[in-house]
Amino acid sequence: MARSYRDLREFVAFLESRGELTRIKAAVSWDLEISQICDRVVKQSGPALLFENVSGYKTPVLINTFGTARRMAWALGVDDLDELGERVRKLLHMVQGPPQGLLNKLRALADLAKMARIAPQRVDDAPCQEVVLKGDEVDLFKLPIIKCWPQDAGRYITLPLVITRDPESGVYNLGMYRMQVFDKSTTGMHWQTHKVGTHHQRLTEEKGMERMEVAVALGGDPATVWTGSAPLPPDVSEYLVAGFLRERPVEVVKGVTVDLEVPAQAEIVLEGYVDVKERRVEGPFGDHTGYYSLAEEYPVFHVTAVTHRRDAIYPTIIVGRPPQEDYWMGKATERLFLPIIQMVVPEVADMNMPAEGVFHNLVVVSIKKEFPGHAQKVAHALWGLGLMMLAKAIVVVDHNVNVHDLSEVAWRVTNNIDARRDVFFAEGPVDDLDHAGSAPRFASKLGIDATRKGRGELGGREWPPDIVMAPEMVALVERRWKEYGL
Ligand SMILES: Cc1cc2nc3c(=O)[nH]c(=O)nc-3n(C[C@H](O)[C@H](O)[C@H](O)COP(=O)(O)O)c2cc1C
Ligand SMILES: [Mn+2]
Repeated sequence: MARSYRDLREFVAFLESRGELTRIKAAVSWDLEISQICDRVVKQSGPALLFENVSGYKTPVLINTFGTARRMAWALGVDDLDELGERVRKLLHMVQGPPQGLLNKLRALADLAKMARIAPQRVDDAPCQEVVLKGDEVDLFKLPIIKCWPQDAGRYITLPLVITRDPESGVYNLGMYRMQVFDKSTTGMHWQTHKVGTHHQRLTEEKGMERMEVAVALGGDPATVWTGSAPLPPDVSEYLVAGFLRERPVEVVKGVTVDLEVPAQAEIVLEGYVDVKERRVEGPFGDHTGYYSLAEEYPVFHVTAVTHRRDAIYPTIIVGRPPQEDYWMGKATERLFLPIIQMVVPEVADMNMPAEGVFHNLVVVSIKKEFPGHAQKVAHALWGLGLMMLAKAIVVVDHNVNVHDLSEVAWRVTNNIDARRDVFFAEGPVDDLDHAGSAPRFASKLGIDATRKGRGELGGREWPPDIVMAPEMVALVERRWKEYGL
């Protein structure tokens, strides 16, 4: 049974009981100070931080919630991020083909019954609506929204669950897109070109509608919060995936001014709309690339109501030069999506998206190579998969290489390539945040085939073996180690 939490405060209590959360009583400013403290703490793998005394505010600020592998795993109900892949692998196995034998079939049935209980559950009475503020009562400056970096254009809501609905199918999407506060009731809506929020906006516009309803949840149970950052296919609702992770449904409630279901256990909910044609300059913002993303036009979110718990906690995050807290959110994605990628590209053994690559800049993948060009085949397959389309560099190594050991990867890659033969290029979409391409959103990509080569690829030569000591000698030396006096 996966561990799950009813809401954010239950997770806060859990972290505190494990000594993984520190309450800060000293007065701190929302203006860069929380950010600087968090930057130091996250880089020391320190605890989650609950700032209880933000100058000018009663609402406490929670940050660095997901800032280590362990806390990220706990948030998703497991002790180790690799368990996530196992759970997904089991699920896929169940869906792909009924296992043999009566006992297994019964097990699959029981599992499917459990699955049926992962759909979101509608409730009428929700903690997130204890206080309702509408119209003129809306004032975003009453929330302790932080400014993250000196050249940021303002204060940003950085850990939002932006809730929209496909106007055709009605499928919900939760996406994590930062929001710059423009004034009391307006923010930017930084959903980028390739994201599902943008897709919904396009569909809304195609239908000839001028507005789309949008709700933004802050807080909620940590698994649901994380799903906002997961690159799920557009037709898969984050609510379902959160239900699967939690092994219990996400409770949702209808908004007070919008016809959207929002997480009932959220701390704070902003309700409003986006005019499909409206754009406004957003940024600069100190981004997860480690650079500022420069000012650009993005859609605008108009807030028509704010609802919140009586004693709400304001959750936030900073991004910046890696590693930051969001690195661990991405790690969870990498582990959870590995079995899904393997379903389509089964020769993939493992993959690593290191912090230095800020998710999409660098993907190291290991494969069981069977033929010349296999690495190229895999790289192009990955470039065709969901948000993997944004990967700028894909390095392919053999299945016996530990992709998580960047030192080994560098050693293998530089040994194993003939640059002209093994370095290859492709072109395709790149992230809105990419600042190096010769044009926005479209650029060339790099592939490196660092796999072992066959005779045919080596002008008839043999590939040399790895140097490995005879196991008997390793055992003997191990046995006699004390005798050597070393
Ligand atoms: C802390 C954090 C901030 C993010 N900010 C943005 C953002 O401002 N705009 C954006 O398009 N994606 C942002 N992302 C990445 C998206 O959340 C991610 O691509 C996710 O897949 C989006 O959901 P969607 O696939 O349903 O569109 C952010 C991720 C994290 C973890
Ligand atoms: Mn999505």
